[in-house]
Amino acid sequence: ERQEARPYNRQRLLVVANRLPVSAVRRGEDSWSLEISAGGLVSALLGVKEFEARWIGWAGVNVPDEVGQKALSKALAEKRCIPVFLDEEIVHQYYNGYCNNILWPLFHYLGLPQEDRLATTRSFQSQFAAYKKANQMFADVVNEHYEEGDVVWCHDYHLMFLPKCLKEYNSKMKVGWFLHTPFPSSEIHRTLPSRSELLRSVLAADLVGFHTYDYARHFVSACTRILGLEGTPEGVEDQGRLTRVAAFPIGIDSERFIRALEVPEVIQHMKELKERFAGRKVMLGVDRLDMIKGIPQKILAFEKFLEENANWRDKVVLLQIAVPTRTDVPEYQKLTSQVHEIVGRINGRFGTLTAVPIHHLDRSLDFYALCALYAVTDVALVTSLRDGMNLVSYEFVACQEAKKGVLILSEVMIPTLHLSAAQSLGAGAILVNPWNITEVASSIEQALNMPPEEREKRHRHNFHHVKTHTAQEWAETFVSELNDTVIEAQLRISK
Ligand code: ADQ
Repeated sequence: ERQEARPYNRQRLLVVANRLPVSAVRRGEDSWSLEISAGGLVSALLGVKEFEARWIGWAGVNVPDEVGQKALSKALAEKRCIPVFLDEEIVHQYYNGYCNNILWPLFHYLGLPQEDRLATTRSFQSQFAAYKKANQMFADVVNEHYEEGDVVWCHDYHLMFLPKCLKEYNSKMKVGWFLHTPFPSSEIHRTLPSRSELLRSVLAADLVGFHTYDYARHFVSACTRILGLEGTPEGVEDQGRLTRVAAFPIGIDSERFIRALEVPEVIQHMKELKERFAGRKVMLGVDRLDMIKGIPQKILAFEKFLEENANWRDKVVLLQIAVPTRTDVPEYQKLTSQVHEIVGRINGRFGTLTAVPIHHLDRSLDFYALCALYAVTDVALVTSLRDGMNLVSYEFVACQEAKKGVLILSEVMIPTLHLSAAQSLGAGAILVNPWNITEVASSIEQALNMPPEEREKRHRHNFHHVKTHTAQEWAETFVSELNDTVIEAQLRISK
């Protein structure tokens, strides 16, 4: 509703991401119901006042018939969304294959899929071909809807080929690309068979953004080492044309979380949770059920803590909320069973007739339930093995003004530990190496025993950081910097 209230003559921003921010359910031959799924990106752009955003992306459903496609496009138009229709084969090869089975693990330092290495190598070419084809389909839709003066913002590893496709259509188009995952060390990137083509495609953009300075540096190193181009403090230069490369750390719409805590439904949820876990400290994990989130390692660390601290066994509970994701990929199915097995074993070992130490839920929570949970938590455990940024840590802090709980945070999001901790959540959190289960276990003990003055001090730092590094500011900074890149500098587009 905030968007409706704004003046009309704002610059148009075409946001291109693999998925549209809506879930679409088919109700009949030509009828669809839609629900906006408010992720970080949606809230970020809703908060930006200068732009009128349009979304371009895949709706997450296969719509083979023209009647259905027309009806869906019409319904989506009301939400300012424009669909890209991908058939099942493309989705399988591009999305499940190249994006999720190759780029995702590689960018998070998990290497190429272990069990399937040879099969992956064999299917690599066809998956990369599908990836390029899908990116071209996105480009076709962008090009069809582009108007002069629009800014095009491409998102994430799914669309690394898009900037090049767009510039081939129109070299004057202002194109930015932002990566939500880490960009790995150039030593990792160079193992990718399509390494050069991907780098060159991304370099076709005017502005390339990452969450941290280190990811930006890795990208520039990959361009210098693999492509032999020149890295400058501004970005990467190729025969007189500069692609600006910079860090734009994302944040959250903190006010949305703070306001939610005053909603009666949230207050009611909080009351119920407090009653349910009275007399016990609440520890919380909220993650997509993905190997990068380090859920098994986190739970094993909690087990170690219980092992070593018998006095805490009936005084603490770990709530692990893990929303299933990419459920048709075998490695994710295996992870689910692994987590269930570990949780079952620990609950069998330390549970009593009336209470278990771990509540594990395989599902998504609605926004109000999530806020209530964040607010009643004493210690949050965000222990990703690798993560682009991680918004859960921000959301937890935003909901902790009353409680001033402790954040245990994986140090992988704080790349240059001794330098950047003060400009991140690093200074307020207890930083841990998520692979070191003994260290995580002792940080749990430290967090549970932390004196109130120290909790207050750490929370003050974190809360200030979350309030001043918002999603809106992130989006505004990126787009205004993109606007500033000089179009005339785009002399050559490498083909
Ligand atoms: P994600 O890997 O999805 O994002 P994260 O940044 O933690 O990771 O964001 C997850 C979002 O999903 C949060 O807003 C959280 O509230 C929500 N969520 C997670 N589990 C949930 C559950 N069980 N129920 C309800 N909501 C749940 C990618 C990158 C990150 C990067 C973001 C943004 O992997 O590193 O920070 O994009 O750039």
